[in-house]
Amino acid sequence: MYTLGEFVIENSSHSTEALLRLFSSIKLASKAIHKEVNKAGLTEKIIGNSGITNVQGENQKKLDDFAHRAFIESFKSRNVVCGIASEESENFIVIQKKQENDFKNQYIVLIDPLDGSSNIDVNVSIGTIFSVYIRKSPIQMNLTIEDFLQKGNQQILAGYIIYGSSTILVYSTGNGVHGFTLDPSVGTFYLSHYNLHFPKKEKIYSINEGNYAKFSDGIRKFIRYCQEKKENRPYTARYIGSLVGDFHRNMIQGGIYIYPKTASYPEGKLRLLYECNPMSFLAEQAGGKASDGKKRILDIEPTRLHQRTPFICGPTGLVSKLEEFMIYCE
Ligand code: P6P
Repeated sequence: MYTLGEFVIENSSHSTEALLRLFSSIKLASKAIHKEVNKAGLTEKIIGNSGITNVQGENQKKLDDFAHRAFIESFKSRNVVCGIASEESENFIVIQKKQENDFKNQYIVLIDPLDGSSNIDVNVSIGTIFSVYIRKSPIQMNLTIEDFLQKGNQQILAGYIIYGSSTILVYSTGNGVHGFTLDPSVGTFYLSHYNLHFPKKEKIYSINEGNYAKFSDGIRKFIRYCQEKKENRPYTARYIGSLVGDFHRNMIQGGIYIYPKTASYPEGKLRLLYECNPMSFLAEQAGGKASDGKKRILDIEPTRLHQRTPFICGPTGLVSKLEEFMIYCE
């Protein structure tokens, strides 16, 4: 059974040692979160709201804060990340180099420490989403916002950890998408999903149809297209309100995920840098497509750390079909 570390060594095109240190941080934090998530229902101290309203204006859950701190601390300890942007903090976080001969900490990480956290208290799968770049500014200079506002097509690594019936780390460095399941008895991630691809047969559409009245005509036409009895349709509707859970199921079973702009979210709800870019990188590596309805997500020029975008991702044919509907009726 391949462990994550062994697989990274065999399959990395980037600096393997730096990547191993990076994965070591990610594994450490995700195991700590796995432990807390799996007893969330038992201890008051980690379910419910932290009492803080985060930068998104949302009630921060106690586990959101725990996850945010777990990743910051684990990245600091491995000396390979120079800066972090997190959904839970307004500005980017600079990680000071410990000593001059530091391990060339050149990685920039953008992260949603715990996506879908509104599902924590009802025991539905939640996840961490991460996106990694090489810093643009010279290593001896201070980090700038431009180090973080890079297009998604510059990512060197993207992935997520889903905390569900099992804890699975899924990532890509541009050589396919691979999943590793945590064996909690030994605390090791083992290869369980090699070279994940969207299946040829599409089966599922995922969208919050409660917003139907707020959707554009193009989106409404696409929903009706999914529901009509023709060819291999109607598709099954599946939506759990947790991007990582919906995406993971759709990539394995064959489905499209849609979060379009609505009256409440005129720019879309999902964040470009630490939700849509990493998931789009994975979708394309899994043979799929990701757009905002018109433009490839990975080509969008970011302007703000927490900017949002309409987000459609899944099998190429289905995403293209939705884009057609949107051309003729915005
Ligand atoms: P709605 C969770 O808050 C999230 O960011 C994604 O994980 C999820 O897909 C979406 O928002 C759910 O949003 O408006 O349908 O509840």
